[in-house]
Amino acid sequence: MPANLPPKYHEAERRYRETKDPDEKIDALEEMLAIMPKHKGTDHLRADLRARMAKLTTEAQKKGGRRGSIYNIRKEGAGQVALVGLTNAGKSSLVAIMTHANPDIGDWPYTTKMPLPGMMEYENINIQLLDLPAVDDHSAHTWMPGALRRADYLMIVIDLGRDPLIQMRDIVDDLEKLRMGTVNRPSEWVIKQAIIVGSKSDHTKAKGNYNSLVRKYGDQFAMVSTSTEDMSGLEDLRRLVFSSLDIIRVYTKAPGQHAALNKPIILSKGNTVQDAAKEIHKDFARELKYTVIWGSGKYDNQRVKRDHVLADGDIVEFHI
Ligand SMILES: Nc1nc2c(ncn2[C@@H]2O[C@H](COP(=O)(O)OP(=O)(O)O)[C@@H](O)[C@H]2O)c(=O)[nH]1
Ligand SMILES: [Mg+2]
Repeated sequence: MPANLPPKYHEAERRYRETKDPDEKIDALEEMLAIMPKHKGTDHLRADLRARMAKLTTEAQKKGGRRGSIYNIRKEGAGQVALVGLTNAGKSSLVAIMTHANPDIGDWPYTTKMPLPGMMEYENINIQLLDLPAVDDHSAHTWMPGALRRADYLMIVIDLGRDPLIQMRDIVDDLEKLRMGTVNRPSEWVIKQAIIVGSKSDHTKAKGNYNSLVRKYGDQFAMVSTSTEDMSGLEDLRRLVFSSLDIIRVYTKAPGQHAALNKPIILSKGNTVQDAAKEIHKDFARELKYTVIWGSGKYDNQRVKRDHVLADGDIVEFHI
């Protein structure tokens, strides 16, 4: 065992040993891996942890469900965005109005107890929103870090009817306690990116509160204000969620036919023609002779090489 592992590592290891639940074991292993410094002295241990993780994952899958836990929500759609905030911030109301999900909404504290996914439509794709309990809900502290770590992006929800800076400070503290770093305070743990949503913009104090939020955090976070009462800002929020995920939609077409514009391939920004071909089939990419694209090329109907970087909305026609 390499010396000098930080105390948090031993804490996670203890959780690993003490729990029988495979998902909690996997979460603990994930954390141990994230904490462990990467150098030659830890190569062996890291390989060992990964092997244990793979074994546990297979076992959990066999038992039914992915990893077999109600707390581990399977990712669906083009990306998963988890909602983070204090109790009564309006997280569940946002998920209810932006998706077809039906979360519990209430005026009393800690209404939400379980992770609840909902699909948000954005133009021709779906993005998964994950409603979560309040970030300071102690009854969720065993599984919440795993859920936050697995999400592609966080949506920090700040109630504009209350002091926004105190809320932000509390949320950042809570994320630290859950061993999650945020972009404004990178920690040695996992660094997650986030957008900020100022909710309840219909509140009389909302404007001033939103302004202080922008003044303090506008440089670090993309932000939007919304209200599920008067429905303002919701389209902006959809667009912001999409743009924060850094994904592009690419359409394929066969020669002489129209592109299927309702069925995009989802790629990451910076991906190339070669990456798009691989999404269809890995052999396909190898056999590719040339590709014609419409969109980001200088001219429509242009022949491009495999390393051509694609843009959102491009149509590609592969020739093999
Ligand atoms: N005025 C106003 N109230 C809201 C808005 N969104 C949510 N609420 C209320 O705030 C309370 C908490 O909402 P909920 O979505 O359960 O918050 P959560 O604990 O963050 O999930 C409920 O009483 C909601 O009706 C909004 O945009 N405007
Ligand atoms: Mg809720």
